Amino acid sequence: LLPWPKVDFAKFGPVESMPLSRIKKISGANLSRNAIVIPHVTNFDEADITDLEAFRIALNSENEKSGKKLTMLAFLIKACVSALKAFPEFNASLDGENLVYKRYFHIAFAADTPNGLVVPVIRDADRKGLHDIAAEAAALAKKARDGKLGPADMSGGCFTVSSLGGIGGTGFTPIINAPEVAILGVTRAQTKPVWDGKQFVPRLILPLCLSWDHRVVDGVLAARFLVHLQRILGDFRRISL
Ligand code: CAO
Repeated sequence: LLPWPKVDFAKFGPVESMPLSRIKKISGANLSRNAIVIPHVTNFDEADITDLEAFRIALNSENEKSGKKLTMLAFLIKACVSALKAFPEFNASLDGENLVYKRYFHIAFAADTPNGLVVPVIRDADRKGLHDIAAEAAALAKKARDGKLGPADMSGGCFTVSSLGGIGGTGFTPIINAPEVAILGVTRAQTKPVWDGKQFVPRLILPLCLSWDHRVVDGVLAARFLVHLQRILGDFRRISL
């Protein structure tokens, strides 16, 4: 690689130099390695979450008094577990010339903090209910913002979900969290006109972006993985099939 350009920016205008946070130094080094070493490809798809969002809102109003809140992230994590079970190559890691298949389902999620991005892990997400996953994600996100996550909170992940849904965007190409094989990026759901065969109807559409390691999986498998997610998110009863 060429050396980083050395420029005296002060020659061009006023500047201020600030040290990078500890988190940014660590995550920056990891992200650079992952971006360079892994042959990334990103597939895009959309899921119709009209019914799922209505279900989530209904459950949240039922539980208003207890304060138990279901987040879209919890549904996404459960849907990803289902897709990882259906496509085990995504629940694996490269180890030299071997592919290590994991028989556990620890799902990481990107959490934004004032000092940078961290990726806490929800262990055994296959064995936890939606309320437990939502509560654990909220507790881990708070711990992250308070700068209190320890290495144990951030290790052992199989697959990562990066949700920008609370903020915006129509799509992005997330960098894989090595040694995982893939990462799901999610942006903001929007109501769009969808043709039902007779007329356009308003449906809530969630953009999905799956970055994957081309050394391990291919475009066909990635497209199938996204179709699986799309089906589960489109009709969450399918999770029990
Ligand atoms: N579409 C539309 N709205 C969405 C949505 C989606 N996909 N996902 C969440 N929302 C809405 C929710 O309905 C909620 O609104 P209300 O408060 O009115 O109910 C609001 O956004 C916040 O949602 P939430 O409390 O469920 O939080 P979240 O799941 O959006 O985010 C967390 C949690 C930890 C993922 C988030 O705080 C975060 O850190 N996101 C950034 C991740 C990141 O940095 N990714 C980039 C990595 S690459 O640099």
